Amino acid sequence: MTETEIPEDHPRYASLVTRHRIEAGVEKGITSKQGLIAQGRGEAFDYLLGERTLPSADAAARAAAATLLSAERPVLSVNGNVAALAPAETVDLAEAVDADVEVNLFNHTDERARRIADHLREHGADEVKGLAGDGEIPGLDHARGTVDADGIEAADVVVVPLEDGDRAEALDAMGKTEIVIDLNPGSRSPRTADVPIIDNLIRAVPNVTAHARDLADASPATRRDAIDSFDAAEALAEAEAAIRKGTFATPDDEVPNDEAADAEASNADMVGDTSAR
Ligand code: PTJ
Repeated sequence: MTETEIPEDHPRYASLVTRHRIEAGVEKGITSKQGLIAQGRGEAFDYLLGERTLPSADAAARAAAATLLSAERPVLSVNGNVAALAPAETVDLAEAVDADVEVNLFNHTDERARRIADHLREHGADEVKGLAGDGEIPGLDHARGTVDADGIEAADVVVVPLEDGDRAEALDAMGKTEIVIDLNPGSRSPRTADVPIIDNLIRAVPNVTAHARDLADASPATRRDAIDSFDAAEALAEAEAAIRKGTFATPDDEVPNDEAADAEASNADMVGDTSAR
C-alpha cells in the first residue's frame, strides 16, 4: 500500500502515513536504517501521549517561534528522519522565520547529505547548507561534530529535531540557544534544550510555523512574553504526566496540574533516569 492508498478515515491514518514516509526515505537513500528504529521509538511515545499536541507543547512551539523570529542567525538542522517526514514543512518554517537549513547527520555520509540536500531543494529550498563541512562542534568526534562554519557553527539559535544527546549537550556548551523537538521527555536532548517541544515532528514543525506567522508583526514585548511565559521544566513534567497516564489518554483529555507536579517530584522509572541516554 502506498501513502496515497491509505484510507483517510483509517483511525491511525497519520501514523501509517508517517511510517510510509520513513520507509520511502530509506528506499530513496535519505534516511538511515537506524532512522526506522528511531521512528518506532518515537511512535511508542506518541501513542502514549495520545497522538496529540499537549497545551505545553503548543506553548513551547510559540516560544520557539518567538525565539526564532528574535534570532540573528537561526539554523534548522535536518537529519534523515526530518528530511523524510517533513521536507516541505521544514522549508516553510525556514521561510517564515528567515532561517538557514543545514543537513546535519548523526550517521554521516557525503552521499546521504547530498541526497537530503537535493530532496529539500525538490521541496522548495533555495539554499541548503551542510555540504561544506568546514566547521565543527567542539568535543565530538569528527563525523558527528562536522558542521558548516557559516551555518550551525555561527548560529545563535538552532532547531535540532530528533537530536542525539551528546550533540545537544555539545551545542549547549557552545552557547547556542537550542530548540529540540522530541517525543521522549526523558531524553537528554529535550532536557538540555532551552525550548523542548515534546511533540511529533510532523505536528510540531507546522505548528511553530503557524505561531511564527501569527507573531510576525507582533511587538517585541509580545514576543518576549511568549518566551518568558514558557517554562521548560513544567512542559517536560506535563509530558511525562501524560505518558504516565498512557494509553488511556484521549485527544480530549486534560492533564491535571497535580499529576504534572507529582511527575516532576518523583521524576522516576518510566522516563526517569536520563543519565545514559
Ligand atoms: O539521519 P541521521 O544519521 O542524523 O540519524 C537520525 C536518527 C534519528 C536515526 C539519530 O539521530 C538517532 O539514532 O536518534 P535516536 O537516538 O534514536 O533518538 C531519536 C529520538 O527522536 C527519540 O527520543 C525518539 O523518541 C524521537 N523521535 C522519533 N521519531 C520522532 C521523534 N520525535 C519527534 N517526532 C518524531 N516523528
